[in-house]
Amino acid sequence: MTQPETVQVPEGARGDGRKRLPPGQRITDGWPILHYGSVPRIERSSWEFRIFGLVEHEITLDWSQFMALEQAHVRSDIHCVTTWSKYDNDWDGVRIRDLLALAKPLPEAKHVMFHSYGGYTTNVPIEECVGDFDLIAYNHQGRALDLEHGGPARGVIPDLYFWKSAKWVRGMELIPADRPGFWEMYGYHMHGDPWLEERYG
Ligand SMILES: Nc1nc2c(c(=O)[nH]1)N[C@H]1C(S)=C(S)[C@@H](COP(=O)(O)O)O[C@H]1N2
Ligand SMILES: [Mo]
Repeated sequence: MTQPETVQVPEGARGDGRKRLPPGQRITDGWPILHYGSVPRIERSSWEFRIFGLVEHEITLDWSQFMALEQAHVRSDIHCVTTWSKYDNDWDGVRIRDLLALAKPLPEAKHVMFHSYGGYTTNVPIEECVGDFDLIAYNHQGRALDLEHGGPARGVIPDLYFWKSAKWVRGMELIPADRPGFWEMYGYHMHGDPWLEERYG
């Protein structure tokens, strides 16, 4: 049996010579747990993922439909706005672009609002969540994501600060113009590029 290919973010992936560690960050060995509010407890058997808003087809996937999609294996780095970074995270998931392709965003759709169980939201421009490394992920280092880290499934968008990677994700809403999500309403940056230190708005 052939092993699935893992794609890894290379240093200077954008050819801009940037360092792997963004400015103002330091490496951590552990994996801090950070979120607002309590941990929603959703079973895979009752989990649903909805893509809605400015799309040709609104769709709702259950766990088995989600797992039947093409699987992606990605190694990427985490950069949290609170200054910790964590290298070499192995994620298994489904690419966000493959999920969007099922729903077919309309031309007017410009941003994605991620929605989580528990009410969390975060906003990302479409073009920044359709790369090879951008996932809805369910495994970390080969193991099912702990509930505390967002299980059953979370967003993983490694080129933006980690608050843009919604834990307990339950859907993506396609919207015509940028709109703040949860932390963005409390002053976090609308975009959140770690290499530009877009921490607060
Ligand atoms: N649903 C949800 N997702 C969330 C958050 C949250 O409060 N709720 N916090 C974000 C922030 S600020 C960070 S730093 C990361 C932390 O993920 P971790 O606990 O797995 O390290 O989750 C992000 N995703
Ligand atoms: Mo954060």
